[in-house]
Amino acid sequence: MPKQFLHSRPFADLPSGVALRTLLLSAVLGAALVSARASAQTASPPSSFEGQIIYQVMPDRFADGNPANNAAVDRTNPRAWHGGDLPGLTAKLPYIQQLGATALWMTPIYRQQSGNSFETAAYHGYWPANFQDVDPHFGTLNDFDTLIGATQKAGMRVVLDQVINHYGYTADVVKQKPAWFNGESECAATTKKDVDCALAGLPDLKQSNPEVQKVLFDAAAFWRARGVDAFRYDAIKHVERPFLNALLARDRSAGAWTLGEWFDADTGTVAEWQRAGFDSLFLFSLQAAMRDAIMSGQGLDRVAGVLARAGELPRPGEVALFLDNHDVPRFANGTLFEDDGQARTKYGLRALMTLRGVPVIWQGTEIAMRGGTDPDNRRDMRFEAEWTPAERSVFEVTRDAIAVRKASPSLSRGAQKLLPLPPQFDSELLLFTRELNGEPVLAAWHNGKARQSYSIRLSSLGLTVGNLAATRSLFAGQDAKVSVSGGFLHLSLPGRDAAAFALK
Ligand SMILES: [Ca+2]
Ligand SMILES: [Ca+2]
Repeated sequence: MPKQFLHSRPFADLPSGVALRTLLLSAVLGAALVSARASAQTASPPSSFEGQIIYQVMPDRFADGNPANNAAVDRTNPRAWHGGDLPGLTAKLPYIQQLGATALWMTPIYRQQSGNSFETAAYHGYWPANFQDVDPHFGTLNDFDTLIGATQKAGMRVVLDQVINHYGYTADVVKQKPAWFNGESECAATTKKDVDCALAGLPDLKQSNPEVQKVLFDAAAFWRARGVDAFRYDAIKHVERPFLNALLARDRSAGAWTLGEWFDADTGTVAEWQRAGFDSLFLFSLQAAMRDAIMSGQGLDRVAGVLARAGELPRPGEVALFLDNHDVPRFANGTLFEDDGQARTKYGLRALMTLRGVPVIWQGTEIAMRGGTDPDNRRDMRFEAEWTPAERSVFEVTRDAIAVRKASPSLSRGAQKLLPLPPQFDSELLLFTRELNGEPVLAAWHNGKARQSYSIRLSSLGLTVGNLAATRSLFAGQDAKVSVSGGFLHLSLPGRDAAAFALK
């Protein structure tokens, strides 16, 4: 647990004895308290993204729909603007739909600081200058409205990235409104360094200032009114807690889904923030465990270790799950060899689609794009005409895995139960069930290099199912089979892949 978290929990304003007793009580009564809390909120039920598939786009690096707005574009420089924009994104919505995603997350599209800082342009959107306008590189507010109209026509939801911690380095407001920002003296005086000191030197907003609060509340209301369904709130570790609580209350009453980014969050951190009012956080601990197991050849037992904690989550179906994003090296980059990266990305994407939560796919992961740390992980998206046959086959596997998940209520929204394995298998095998409406699906991840068969006693797995003739995986073109007979589960699994089987 990050140290700062201890200073910002919801009970921080209570006497320590009360806080401790409350925490112990919630540890004992966990589920009961959560359900009481849920029923207390029936007046404005929490919004849900369970069953959704989110596709993440960084508009500057996605598709250029209007060359007329390409000021200072230099595609040879990974730190410069590359010309992608909202009209390009609108034109590519059919591509995202063809993949099967149901929701779109855009990194920030606000008006940015005009110049570069550290020889880097604000192409990424995280250096805002005006929270209620679209940057001219991305287009206009009209272009934004056109995009929203197109998503609504397509039945897709929109998640907008919101910066609430800072302005861009050279935003005009930094000089105009010094009282809005924490300076060196505030940073020196505070015990909450993560919150009140500048993140990467960015002008740090003082959210306790009522004018700052108004700017940020108004920004959320502005974009909600334009048809945004959900917000991804950036860098929440660095934002004042009372302000966050108030912001979340407003979003909740407006029906907006909220997704917080706490870099490196584990299950405990996600659970704490779900209790505090976020619908979802990114589960970074699972991303790291999947990367290490699937890409780097470490054991699946660490993935099982993360999944074993799912019971701590008040709303496990809402947690955001991902293989990579714009802040970490590309998933496929975990191996030197391109074909290996493609094969293991297929494995990773199939595995992702078996898990309980909300899968998030970063643009290009569906073709196993490569790239190291920022900005190499933000190479320009390439579309069908530019793909190699191998990239096309990664796309086809991704599209199929998403379709299989969407067609299965159990995979989309079912309860998840981790099955205990004999110790000799727990590094190379991971088994869990997903179940809704009495229709169990078995997920089987296999980390061994080569095809392997397993026969495991049902009673040792805690699994109660009837006999089952040999049944193929739900994923197309995958040579994986399960059968049940004589009190045993029999599995035949290809090397380094994840399968899903309907158990009835
Ligand atoms: Ca453009
Ligand atoms: Ca801050």
